[in-house]
Amino acid sequence: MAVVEAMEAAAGRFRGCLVGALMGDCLGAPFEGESQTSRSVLNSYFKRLCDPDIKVPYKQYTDDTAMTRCVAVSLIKEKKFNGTDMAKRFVKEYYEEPGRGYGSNVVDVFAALRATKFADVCVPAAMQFGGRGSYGNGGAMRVAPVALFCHAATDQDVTTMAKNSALLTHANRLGYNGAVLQCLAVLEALRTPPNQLDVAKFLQCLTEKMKRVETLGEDEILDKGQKEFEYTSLLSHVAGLLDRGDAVSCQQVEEELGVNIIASESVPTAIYSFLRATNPIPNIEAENAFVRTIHYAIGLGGDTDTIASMAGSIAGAYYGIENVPEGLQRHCEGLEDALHQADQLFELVTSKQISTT
Ligand code: F2R
Ligand code: MG
Ligand code: MG
Repeated sequence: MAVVEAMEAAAGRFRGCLVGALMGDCLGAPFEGESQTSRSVLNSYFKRLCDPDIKVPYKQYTDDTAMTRCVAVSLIKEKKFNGTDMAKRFVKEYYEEPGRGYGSNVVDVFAALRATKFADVCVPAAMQFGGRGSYGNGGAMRVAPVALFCHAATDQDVTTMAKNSALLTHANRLGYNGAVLQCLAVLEALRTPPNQLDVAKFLQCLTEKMKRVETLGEDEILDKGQKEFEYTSLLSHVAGLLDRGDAVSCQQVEEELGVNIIASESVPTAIYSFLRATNPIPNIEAENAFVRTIHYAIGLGGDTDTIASMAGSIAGAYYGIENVPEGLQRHCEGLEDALHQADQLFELVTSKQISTT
């Protein structure tokens, strides 16, 4: 019985992760690009969504979910990372539904991948921005299925797969290392036993891993002004802000971590949102810590769909689907697919029919 319960709990965390990513995107999208939203406005927003008597139209998902779905389906079908298959899925998805709010430059990568018939799937991304590659957060926003797929993998294998999945569109080291950090954060949340999250240890663990990830490789070049240990240093900012507790305003988070569409100004912010929301936050009415995470992330303004989606995937992996209110789930376009993909990934991982190397 204990084994069955443990399996159910683990499956619930896979579901929580993908539904958390979806919910952050769907509920955060209406606020993308706006400045901070007051907590009272968001209290009403969440209350209204949870009211069973109120019928509201589906909250549509955006590029974040469109690409996350491609990553999930590719890993499920291929049972390993296959860059060509994943790139083909991104391109097909984009040309079928181009209006999902994609980044303004990544669409050039899709066009080049199609024009070159996927000859070398990393080349178009490497040619972006005069050969420097994109440091947008598009690699990080879609990486959650990689963390689930690599549930039992070594740090080295997780890092390699997260990086390779990002490199299809994001060749700048801030772009792909942002995806690696987001992936490691989801995995750490997934592997932390319920009610045993130690915020300091969580950050310490990510910091140690990112120090290794960010040690400059022979093939890597820093852009002018870029620091070798950018994310390692940003994680120490996250720790500093958390130490200041409720004294930290949204404005200070925006100034010190950022709320923008570039990876280094959104991935640490998502991690901060998850960790900050483990405790009650003044004027946020939600008692449920998962809901509080999404509420807090959206309230920061800026790239709300993406920051809430990344924070939601970490929170969902930790709290599990049983702590994600159904009243909110029902509003998200693509809910059934997210649940199904989470179940398929769980089945693959537990049956060990996959390759993570
Ligand atoms: N694109 C958006 N939001 C804006 C419009 C949405 C609107 N609601 C609508 O419906 O139309 N959101 C989505 O984009 C972000 C992910 O972007 P991604 O995939 O990283 O794209 P891209 O184009 O590679 O990079 C984004 C921008 O970052 C700047 N940038 C990146 N690398 C750069 C470099 N090396 N040098 C200079 N700038 C660089 C550029 O401004 C890129 O356009 C998510 O928020 C997703 O939700
Ligand atoms: Mg989006
Ligand atoms: Mg966004």
